[in-house]
Amino acid sequence: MSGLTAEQLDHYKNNGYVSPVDALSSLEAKEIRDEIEKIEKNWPGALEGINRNYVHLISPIFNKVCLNKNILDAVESIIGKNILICGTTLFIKNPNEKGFVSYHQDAKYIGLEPHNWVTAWVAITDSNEKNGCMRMWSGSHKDNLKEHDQKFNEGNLLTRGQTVKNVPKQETTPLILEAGQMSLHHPTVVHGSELNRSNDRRIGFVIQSYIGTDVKQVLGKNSVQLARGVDEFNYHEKIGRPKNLLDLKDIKLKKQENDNLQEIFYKGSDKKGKF
Ligand SMILES: O=C(O)CCC(=O)C(=O)O
Repeated sequence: MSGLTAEQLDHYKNNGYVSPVDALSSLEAKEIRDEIEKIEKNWPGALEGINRNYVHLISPIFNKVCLNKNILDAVESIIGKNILICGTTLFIKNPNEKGFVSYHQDAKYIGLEPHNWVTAWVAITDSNEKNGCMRMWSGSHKDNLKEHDQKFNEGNLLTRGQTVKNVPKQETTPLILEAGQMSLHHPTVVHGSELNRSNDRRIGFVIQSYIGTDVKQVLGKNSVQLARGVDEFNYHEKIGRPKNLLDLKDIKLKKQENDNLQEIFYKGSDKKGKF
């Protein structure tokens, strides 16, 4: 196993993220972009809104990314050798759209305890300040969970528009990635992203998250795939891998996982206020 260097791991522990880390070749990243654009062309709506979740359940190409050795080696350095894939999503910002991501902590609403998990943000296109790359509030993961407003605001790519107040935006660090590179971030680091002001799409395929086998879902239920090692805890139902693109039984499974996820996201939500 190669994994993160001691320096990269130190950076992760001190700042709550590490970036850039080499994951895919630029050719592999292009293959994934082509897969996205093929699905969008042939099955309109199949990758809109919440349908961007769990694409690894309906596409063998995406499933293969979740099992990529470079990614898993780096993830293993952080959460240990027994690794489950809990979910994935696509964060796509098209040019001329108003998409942004408010500053938030993933652990606030996802129900995964303890925090032995990590999110891998894999750049399918280059990601930079012009096209609205992710930005991290370094060190904010050390302060545990913060109060979030839920804003449900237009253009916000987050379900509840969950927003941490008073983030010092000028002090946040942009995570500049070339297509094929990734960043890894901690469950409690505060992060967000601005608009895409470029002429091309900005696409991230996000494994959210890789969880240790000791992690429970305390707000609902998730099904998982075993990525590496053994599951000595068996807290979650195991699901299979897709063999073909958009097989009907896989579409059904994806919908079921999405329904479970929406229940988790909206738990305790009255569609307004703080949480
Ligand atoms: O893609 C983005 O801009 C934000 C992604 C994000 O919030 C996440 O991966 O947790």
